Parts: sequence; C-alpha cells; structure tokens
Amino acid sequence: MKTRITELLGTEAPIIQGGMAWVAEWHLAAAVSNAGGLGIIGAASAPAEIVREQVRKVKELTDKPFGVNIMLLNPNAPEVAKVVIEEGVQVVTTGAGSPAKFMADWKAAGVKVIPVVASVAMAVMMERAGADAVVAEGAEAGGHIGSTNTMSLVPQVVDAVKIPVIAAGGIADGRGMAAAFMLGAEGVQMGTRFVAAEESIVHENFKNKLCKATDIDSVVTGLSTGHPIRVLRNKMTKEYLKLEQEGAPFEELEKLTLGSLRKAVMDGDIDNGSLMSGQIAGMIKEVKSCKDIISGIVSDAEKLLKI
Ligand code: TUI
Repeated sequence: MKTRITELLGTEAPIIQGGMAWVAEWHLAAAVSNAGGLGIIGAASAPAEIVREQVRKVKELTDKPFGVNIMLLNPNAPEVAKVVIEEGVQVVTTGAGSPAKFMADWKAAGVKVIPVVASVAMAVMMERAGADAVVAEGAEAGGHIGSTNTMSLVPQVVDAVKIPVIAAGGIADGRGMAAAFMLGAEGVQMGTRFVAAEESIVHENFKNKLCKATDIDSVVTGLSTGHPIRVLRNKMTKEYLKLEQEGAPFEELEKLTLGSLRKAVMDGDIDNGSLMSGQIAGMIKEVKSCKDIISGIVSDAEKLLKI
C-alpha cells in the first residue's frame, strides 16, 4: 500500500500508532515500527530527559522510522520539542493544541511534523504553518477528543487541505482502514487496537477489560471542564459523571482523575483508573502481536480496496 504517507514516513504500511500517554513507550513503539508501521513514543507529561531515554531505547531495537508525540498541555513541551531535534527523531505528532510555535525549529531541523487535529480550521492552520500531513481524529477516539466524528471530519479535512490526511478514531481493522481511504485519507492512526497488543506494557487487567468491552462501554468525562476524555465506563467514571451533573468544581473532579491513567495502565486498577479507550473497543476481542495487527489490517484493506 503506497500513498503519500508511506512516501513521507518511509514506512511499509500507511499506519501510525497513537501517542497514548503511559501506553506508547519504547517497547510498543519499536514493535509497531518493526512491524512496518510508524511507532510513536508518547511524551505525554514526561520530563524531556525521560523522552530522550525512550528515544534511545527505540533506536536500539529498530532501524526503522519512528516518531514522538508531544502532548501540548505538557508544561515540558518546549524542552521535549528540543530533545526530538537533538536526538534526530524523524517524525513528530502533536496532540491537544497547536504546535505552531515549535514548527519553524522542527522544519529547519528536517523533522516531519504531523499535528493531530479535531477540526477543519485547525487542519488549515497547521497546513499554513508548514505541517507535512495532519491526523484528522474523530470523536470516536479514546482520550482527549474534539466533537466531530470521523465519518464527517475526515472528508471535510481532505477537501480543505492539500497535504495528506491520516484518519483516526474508530479504526481497528481492514474495513475501517478501507473506509477511511474511501473518505480520502492516505493513512490511518490507531490507538485502542495497540493498547491490546502483545508488546504493549499495559496491565493485563486493562487489556482484559478492553477485550470484554462492548460498543456502548465508553463514556466521555470532562465535557463540563473543557477537557473531554473518552474512557471505558467504571466506578471512577460513574462518580465523575455524577459529580459533573451536580456541577462540582474543577478541583473536586481533578481529585478523582489525578494519576488515574497510571493506575489503569501500570497498576491494573480497573475500578479507579482512567481506562482511556475509543468506541471501537467493542470490536477488539483478543490480544495480538503488532505484526499480526498490521499485516492483517493491510491485507484486508487491500482486498476491499482491490489494490
Ligand atoms: O491528544 C489527544 N489525545 C489525548 S492527549 C491525552 S493526555 C491528557 N490527559 C488529561 C487531560 C488532557 C489530556 C489523552 N488523550 N488526541 C489528539 C487531539 N488533539 N484530539 C483533539 C485534539 C486537539 C484539540 C484542540 C487538537 C488541537 C486543538 O486545538 C485547540 C486550540 O485552539 O489550541
């Protein structure tokens, strides 16, 4: 499957991994890259030196291209932005804001920049700022989301920009990939599918919960605070949504979610943890290797697209 995305990234498949906080660490990133996709280290809230270590570990495990995702709400984002240049990282994806102020330095260093956007306006702004491609992420996705769904967002972004578009949100098999291509996308980004990868360091309890989830098991918390986050329903979300309905102040809500992603991913606390996951969780029934995930999706999509 050759598209402008495989050409830009130098990967075999036009598939990139989401920059999921805690989940997207060096084991997973290297496994996705070695399987022919673009593995991504999620810098999330990590200090810059930790990101540097992660980058070096991926380099030890693969000669294939990989990238770093910079979460723009991270106060360390300016330092992480420098580390990716110093370490010669080839691709940066960004989330939860505009990376415009870092763009000139990245472009000057030859870093390929792929902002994740949740609206047409942000996609156009990123193209003007020099982005090489955009990820158009619909609200089916896990974690921090916008409000437009993938089916509506992707074709509108494709029509609004000339740079290639990668679709995200609700994609976990060949049918999803083929559908995204019919909407004009030239690549896909997947997060939830890789949470349940063999090589993902996510606690077994979280992976089991994901494999048992149904189509209606995710909810969106934080609509009242301006930080909507899609997660699997559990004890924590029940309390959170009740508090939100009662108009609880931000500080009280924050107490419930502080450190909750770590609890889910590392400790396997499926009751109190934040089980960030997309709506497609209901379709994911088993843990598979990154190689099986990527080769299966590509061959199914090729059949459907008659490539
Ligand atoms: O970034 C994500 N997903 C994430 S980041 C994250 S860590 C986090 N934890 C707690 C609270 C907040 C974040 C978990 N999941 N996806 C990419 C994405 N970016 N989705 C939506 C956006 C986005 C939103 C607004 C991109 C740009 C944007 O621009 C607003 C502006 O005008 O700056």
